[in-house]
Amino acid sequence: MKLIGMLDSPFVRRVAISLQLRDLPYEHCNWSVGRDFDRIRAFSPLGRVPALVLDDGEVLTESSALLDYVDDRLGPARALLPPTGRPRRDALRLMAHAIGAAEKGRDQIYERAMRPAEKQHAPWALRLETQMHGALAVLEGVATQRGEGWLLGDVFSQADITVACVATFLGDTVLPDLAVRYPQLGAHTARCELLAPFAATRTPFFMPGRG
Ligand SMILES: N[C@@H](CCC(=O)N[C@@H](CS)C(=O)NCC(=O)O)C(=O)O
Repeated sequence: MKLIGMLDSPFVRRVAISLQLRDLPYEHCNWSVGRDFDRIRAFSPLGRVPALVLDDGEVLTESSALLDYVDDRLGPARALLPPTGRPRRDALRLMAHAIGAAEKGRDQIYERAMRPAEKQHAPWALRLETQMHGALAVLEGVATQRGEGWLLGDVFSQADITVACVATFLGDTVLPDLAVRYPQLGAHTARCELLAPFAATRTPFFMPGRG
């Protein structure tokens, strides 16, 4: 398998961590959505990452579809998302908030990086920030309830991976004081970042449009 995309993206990184955590081998194509746009579009017509190229040449795009493939391949006993019921719904709810916050953070970065200053629209930027903080407040509430545990309780899950990847991404980019504003989310993220697949995929943020 080939995983396309840089690891400073939380969407790419959550897939890389999932593959490593479950010992699924893959080749990493460290391609930038700026510099390697044409190369990426040959696999991902939207020009987006991550994309996962399977051994038979089939290409998957959209990180949730990649994670679904990984879990399907692992089977229910080793899957990272709980198979049914309340735990599955809770995980999906947390992941939806985390991914939503990441998208709002990503859009703030693109607004600043891709538009000339005179074309940036302050009310839009404020809306993005407000939406991002709305989702982060939900994650902080759950992390507070869980204390030292994982987000679903005793079992480490895709919710932990996704939430931590997003918090690290936002802390590295639009919200450097994330751990001060959301201390329990920060503490949960710090615990995740100590795990080997997190350490192996920790990458400084590469600003789009800068080469
Ligand atoms: N919903 C998508 C979001 C992926 C995404 O936004 N990727 C960014 C990199 S962080 C990207 O490819 N941006 C280039 C673009 O959309 O033009 C997923 O989960 O895979």
